[in-house]
Amino acid sequence: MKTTLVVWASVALTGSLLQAAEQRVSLRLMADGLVSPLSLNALPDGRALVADQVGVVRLMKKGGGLEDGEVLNLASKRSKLNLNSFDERGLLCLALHPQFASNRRLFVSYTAPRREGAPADFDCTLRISEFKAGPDGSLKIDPASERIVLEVDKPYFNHNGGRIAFAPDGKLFISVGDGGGPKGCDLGNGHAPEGNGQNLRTHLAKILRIDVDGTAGTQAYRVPTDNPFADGKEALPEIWAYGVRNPWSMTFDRGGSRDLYVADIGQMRWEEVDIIRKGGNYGWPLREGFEGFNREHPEQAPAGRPEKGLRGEPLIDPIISYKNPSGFRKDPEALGISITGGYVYRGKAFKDLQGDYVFGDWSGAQGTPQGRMFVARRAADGKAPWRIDTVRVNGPGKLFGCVCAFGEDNDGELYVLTNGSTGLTPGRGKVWRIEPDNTPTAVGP
Ligand SMILES: [Ca+2]
Repeated sequence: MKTTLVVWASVALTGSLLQAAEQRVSLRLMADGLVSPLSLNALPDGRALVADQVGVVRLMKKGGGLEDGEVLNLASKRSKLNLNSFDERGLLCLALHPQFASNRRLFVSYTAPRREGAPADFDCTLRISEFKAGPDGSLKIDPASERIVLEVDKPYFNHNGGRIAFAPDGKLFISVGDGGGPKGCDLGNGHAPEGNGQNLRTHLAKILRIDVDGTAGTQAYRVPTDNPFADGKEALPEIWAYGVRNPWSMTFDRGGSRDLYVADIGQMRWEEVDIIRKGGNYGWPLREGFEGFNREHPEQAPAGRPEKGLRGEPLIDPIISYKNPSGFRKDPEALGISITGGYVYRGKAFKDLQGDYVFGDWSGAQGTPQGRMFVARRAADGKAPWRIDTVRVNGPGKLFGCVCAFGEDNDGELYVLTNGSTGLTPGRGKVWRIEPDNTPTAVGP
């Protein structure tokens, strides 16, 4: 008990988190033969659309298994990909319009070749587009029906963000990474001196909010009048929040106060999850996790931490944070190298996960597919940081692969999307349903 108290005292001081317990689960294989599945969206009839990074959308049956054929193929529209090796580009996410059942509208985000007018030394253009499924209930989508909604030019191939989700009020949210680069640190070509995270004249390193309803003529979207910078004077009007690095998940709690949870992939020391508030500054690159950030020596502990942004506004702490072994070598609290955000659990299968945040890490170590899963327990007083428990997979399924993304069905049950390779190797992508583990605990040695 004494040890526990000592450790918790250090938690309060540093924002570090303790692996306090284990959550046992079982995984049921729902689909395989994919490459790198990055999103799962449940249809009203219980089937689900699975978006694969290589540019293909497939249909998953309610009880598992993929239907033959493709719903949508964007292979000819996406930017080039490093097939058989690591890449962050491609088809990144899909979102169904809240009235999809009647209006058949769906949205995707993907990296396209550099658009006309983009700087010649940039890598690609992040594109959010709308497509329409057939009115007859058909889910075969013609790529030529594309309507481009929003584009953001990207200096490098990585840190795309590119997660999209509809809020409970029907507005479309888009996460955009800081632009990437070989050094990280929000530095390099296409990065503002203060970092794109703190520059309000770029869509890079932001959470955007737009309205795709009620548009007139060729207008692709409208800026909601209640956006924090809607008049465009101080900042680009689409910006809802800023100071994020590579936001890899964006999910709204389907219960509670319907908050928006964003996992933000860190540089070398801290991975984090933020609850996103209107106009909020989440710190990057002034901060990483609860700490300050040293842009010249990102592996080193910073001298201190700034409390305010360039406009005097407060920097907002994450609710969940854990150490990365790149900056904390051989530290048992270094849980992973790249956070993969998930969902606040509101399903029925797990009584003990209600209101907790289920998420993962892409891999425990660089270059190997050793994905991990965790659950962060909501603190009774609501204060950060939440406690992180390890998720142990016991049942028949095993987690052999990188954790690419999570999905949620109509009942609030969760799915984990994995890739058995760190690259885009064909056939290694799988979809698993997360279920309670009924395996008896082994007794004896
Ligand atoms: Ca932050």
